[in-house]
Amino acid sequence: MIDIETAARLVDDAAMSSTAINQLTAVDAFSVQDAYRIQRASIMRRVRRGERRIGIKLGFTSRAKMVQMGVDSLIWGWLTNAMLEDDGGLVDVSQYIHPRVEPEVCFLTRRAIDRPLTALEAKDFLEAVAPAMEIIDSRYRDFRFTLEDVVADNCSSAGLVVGSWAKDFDGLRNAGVILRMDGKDVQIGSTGAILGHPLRAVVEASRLASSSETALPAGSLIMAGAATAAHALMPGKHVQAVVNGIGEVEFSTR
Ligand code: OOG
Ligand code: MG
Repeated sequence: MIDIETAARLVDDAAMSSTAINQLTAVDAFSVQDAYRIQRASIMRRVRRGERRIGIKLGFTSRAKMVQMGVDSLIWGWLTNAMLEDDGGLVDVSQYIHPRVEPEVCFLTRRAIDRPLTALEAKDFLEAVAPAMEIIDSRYRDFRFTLEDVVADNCSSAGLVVGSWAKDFDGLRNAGVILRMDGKDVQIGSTGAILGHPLRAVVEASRLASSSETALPAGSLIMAGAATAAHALMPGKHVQAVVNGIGEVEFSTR
């Protein structure tokens, strides 16, 4: 039987020391439910160090991501203030193990979400939407994992960059998404790839959070999940994501 606290310490130490570890499931199989217990225990370690939870992220909401990683279940993890990087800022990639970047959209909630929402209600609970990028960094060797491993590892969450907020959710249905590296398009997709419509990510986030008795306060971020596959992130790059009609967001690496 896996020990929740021991496993949480393993993924947390790996993140803090930028050192890859073996998959937890290689030693002992465990349930998805236990994986979420490990995730929560690892986040509590961050909270005890002074980090603040600022929202949640969904993973594997697009087929491109499921195919790239070989996992086909919707997952969710926590975002903290320590993960937030500035739009237009400089990100030091030496804090990561083998980082990747992916284009996303990020929602800001206007009301507390403490129950599963319907698709019709979702917009009423939102303040704004922004183009965003997520930096993911699996703590597992070779960026390979099972569903249970990636959930235990807080869904590879490592960093996020959020662009300017917009109030218009109508343009989100099928907006073109481009990830650019040094001016070259490296991933192209559509927001329609995110569960058919990114607002469905809010519905799923409300369902997943409620099923684990977690309420999201007003002012929380919800990252909807990448519209395209993720791209390897190296030092000395300029990275930009464009979501047509919504805006763009960028950062550089060192
Ligand atoms: C897991 C995280 C998936 C997304 O946007 O689909 C994710 C991973 O790919 O390592 O963040
Ligand atoms: Mg993501």
